[in-house]
Amino acid sequence: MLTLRYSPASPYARKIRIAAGLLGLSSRLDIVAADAADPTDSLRRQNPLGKIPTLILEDGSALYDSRVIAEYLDHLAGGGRLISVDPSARFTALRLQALGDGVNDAALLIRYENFSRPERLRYDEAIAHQQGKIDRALDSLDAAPPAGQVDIGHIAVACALGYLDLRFAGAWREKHPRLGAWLEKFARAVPAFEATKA
Ligand SMILES: N[C@@H](CCC(=O)N[C@@H](CS)C(=O)NCC(=O)O)C(=O)O
Repeated sequence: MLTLRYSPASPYARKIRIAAGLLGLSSRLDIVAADAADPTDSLRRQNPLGKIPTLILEDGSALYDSRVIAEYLDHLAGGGRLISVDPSARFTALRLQALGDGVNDAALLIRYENFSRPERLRYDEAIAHQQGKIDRALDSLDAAPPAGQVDIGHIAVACALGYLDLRFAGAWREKHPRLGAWLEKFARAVPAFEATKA
C-alpha cells in the first residue's frame, strides 16, 4: 500500500488524488491527513521540507513533490497515461502543470501573507507581485484553455482554479468566462474533481 500524506484543502494533493483516480490506483493509496504546521507530525521526518503532498512507498521511502509523485503514479500505471511519452504532448502537459502549480504557489504566498503575518507586517507590494502572476496566468489560460485529452496539466489547472474558488471566493471567474466554461466541462468529464473538493 502507498500512503499519501495530504490535507483536504491542498491543491497539489488534490492533483495527486485526482491523478490516482484516473490512473485506477485509488485502491492502492491510503490517504492520511498531515499537518504541515505541527512540528510533531511525522511529515517532517518523511519529507525534510515538511510539505504536502508526500507519498510513502511500500519500502518506507518517500517521494515529493507533487510533480515527482505524479510521474511515479503514471509510471506505476504503465507510463504515458497522464504524462505522454510523445515529446510534444509531454512538454505541453508539463508546462501546463507548471503554470497551474505556479498559480497555486502565488495564491498560497498571498494567503500566507494575509493570514500568517500580523497585519502591521503585511507587504502590499509583495501581494500585488504574486497577484500579477495569477492574473497573467489566468489571462493566458482564458485565451487558450487546455485542449485535447485530460492530462496532468489539465488536472493541475483545474486544481488551481478550485483553490482560487476555495480561498478567494472565485473572483477569477468574472474576467475569465472561457476558463470558467472549461472548468465546468472538466468537472463533468472528471468526477474525481468534485469528489475531492474541500
Ligand atoms: N511544489 C510543491 C508545493 C507543495 C506545497 O507548498 N504544499 C503546501 C500545502 S498546499 C505545504 O505543504 N505548505 C506547508 C509548508 O510549506 O510548510 C508540490 O508541488 O508538492
